[in-house]
Amino acid sequence: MAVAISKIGDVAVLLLDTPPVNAVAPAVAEDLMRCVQAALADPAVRAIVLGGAGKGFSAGADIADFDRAEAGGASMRALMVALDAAAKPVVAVLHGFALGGGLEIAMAAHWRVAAPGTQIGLPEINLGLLPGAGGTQRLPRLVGVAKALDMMMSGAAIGAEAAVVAGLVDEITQGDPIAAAVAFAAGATVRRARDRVVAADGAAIESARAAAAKRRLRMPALLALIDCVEAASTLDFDAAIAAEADRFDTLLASAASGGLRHAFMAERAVARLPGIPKGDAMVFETVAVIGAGTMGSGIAIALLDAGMHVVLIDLRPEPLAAAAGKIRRTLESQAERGRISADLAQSRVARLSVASDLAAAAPADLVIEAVFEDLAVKRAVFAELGRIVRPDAVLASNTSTLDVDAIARAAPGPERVVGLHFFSPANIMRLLEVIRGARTAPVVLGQVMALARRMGKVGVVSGVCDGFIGNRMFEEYLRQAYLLLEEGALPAQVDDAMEQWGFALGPLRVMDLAGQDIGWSIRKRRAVEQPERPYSRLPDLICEQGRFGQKAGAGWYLYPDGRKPLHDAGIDALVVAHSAMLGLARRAVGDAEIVERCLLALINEGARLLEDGIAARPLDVDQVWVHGYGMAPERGGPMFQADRMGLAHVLERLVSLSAGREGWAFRPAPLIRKLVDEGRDFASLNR
Ligand code: T1G
Repeated sequence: MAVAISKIGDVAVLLLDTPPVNAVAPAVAEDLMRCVQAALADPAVRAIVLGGAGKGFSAGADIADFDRAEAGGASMRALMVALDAAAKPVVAVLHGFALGGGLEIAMAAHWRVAAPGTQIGLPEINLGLLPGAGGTQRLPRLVGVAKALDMMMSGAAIGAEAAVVAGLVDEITQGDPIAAAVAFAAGATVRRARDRVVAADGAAIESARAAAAKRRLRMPALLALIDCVEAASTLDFDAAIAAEADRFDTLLASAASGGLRHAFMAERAVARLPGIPKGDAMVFETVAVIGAGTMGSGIAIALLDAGMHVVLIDLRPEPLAAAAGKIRRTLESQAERGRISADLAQSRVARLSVASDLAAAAPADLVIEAVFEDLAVKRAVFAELGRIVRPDAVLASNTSTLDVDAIARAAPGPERVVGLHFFSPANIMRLLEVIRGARTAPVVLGQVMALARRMGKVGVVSGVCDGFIGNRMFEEYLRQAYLLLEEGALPAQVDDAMEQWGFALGPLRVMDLAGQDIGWSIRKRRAVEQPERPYSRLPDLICEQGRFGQKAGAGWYLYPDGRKPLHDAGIDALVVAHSAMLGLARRAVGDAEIVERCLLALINEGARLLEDGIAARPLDVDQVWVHGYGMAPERGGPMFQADRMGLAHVLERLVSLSAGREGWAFRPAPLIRKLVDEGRDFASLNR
């Protein structure tokens, strides 16, 4: 049974019990409805207390269910009708979390009491949905239009104490929450949220619509939500509920919600890889970071934020002192902006120590080297560390492209060596590519994957290859961007097309931000290692002018203020002249072609990564692109997009493009042809 039933005196106590988060699948909603109806029919029952077993009240409807045929909200809505019909007092007692449909159930109860610190909210917008079980009608009746809009449009949870102030929760429980709720029920009456009148708030509605207009991919769900909230003060309750249900079902079928739900489940699935045991991140209490550059400093902040002690080591006193100052200022500014308390900021600063001697790494449980991206330098550091640290200390390299196995061979115990590829800024970007060396022990992988979660990052396991998962795909994406410039597109058009489609930044603006010199050195190395895969010369031309991007004040764009990219007609002229030098007649290139060529480049290389065993599943590739390269989660990721496009169509387009200019870059990965022949899609490889 999904509901644990008991009685305390004349109060029926019903506890949702579907671990781990009391998600409410249709069958669970039906079970709960039957239990409520039985309690209402029982003459010995005077009141009902609704609660949740385990770590929280409920995380809402079962997200995994939405892609199954019988999904939709019918059973949840029937439960709401049953609660609305209750002629006996129903008291919901919340603890841990009450989110989505879980909060909607609680709002259909007559009273709500909550344990201190309970997180309460309607996060459906983060799934491209709106609350589909009465939330858009009951929340405004309880907290008013403006507060309801704020909660549902942000999807952010509020604490129990704030919920009392807002009028959503009636009392904070003291001691055992169930006992407190039963005591509360003694004086409870029937008081339905649906019977309240909502004061119209046209100003809040209009400003919400203006805010929604700026959130392109999320706009349909936001506008539908706002319409429902507006209806709370213009339509009668049942008519508004019917309208909410229609809009919910439409959003449920939308591409954006499909992408967001895939991203939600994939973000959790990446941590579950066959053969890798669940690790304990608490084994890492002291972490030494070698190298006080941009990456080392960012990694140190991320570790301090996650509660660890950090020893930042750099043999050069000036960069070390500068880094320590930057770390301190960053933590203090988080307190000044109210993101953390001043005490917490100070405690984090206190857990940082600096040293200019590798010997300071001796007590470390984990060492992360973030020194210059040169194999010989990294190998020398590992060799030295091998003589200093404990034999059970984990050694990690933050290399972004170098061979982790070659680095591992420099230190004793390659089974404890792993790559931890942080993305800059390391204290902001959520992606962490966890590079599995040939000899890396599964227990070490489990531990560093748990470390990723402890740091609030999304750890994705990658094998060893040039560029791992993300950068190897990014190089093919860049290759197409450059070729499109040669054929007729201009830089701003390429970037705008990809940003309109759903990237935070277009590929050329990304390289201006990351540093064109980094791309240049990769192309020079690859010219030697992969001469059969030449790039356009265009990016080299701007590098030869010293235009290394934002840090140099100019790249593909100009940066007079050091931040905002400005169009540079001189670069357009350079692009046009280069086409002429190549003897290419420039042609009109549409945005759709730009998006297609760039996406197909990602999909094809992603398939090759799966064939090579570098990426374990398509969902791992998807998460790399959502959390490391700014692809909107509404798009789900490149492999999710390929399934949306249809693999037969993807194959047909790859075959067609491979017959064109520089077509070798689109030669279809055999895995795609295999899946098409078998009538399967990438999702079938995620199971
Ligand atoms: N449905 C199904 N599974 C869920 C789930 C859900 N709603 N929430 C969590 N899980 C799984 C998750 O995949 C993971 O599985 C495990 O639980 C632990 O999750 C009708 C339509 C509650 C704050 O959006 O925010 O209600 O990996 O790792 O860090 O209007 O989970 O162990 O196999 O995140 O302690 C709206 C989403 C649904 C809440 C707990 N609700 N969940 O965080 O654990 S739509 C949400 C969370 C809806 C109604 C609408 C968090 C959490 P596995 P976790 P956590």
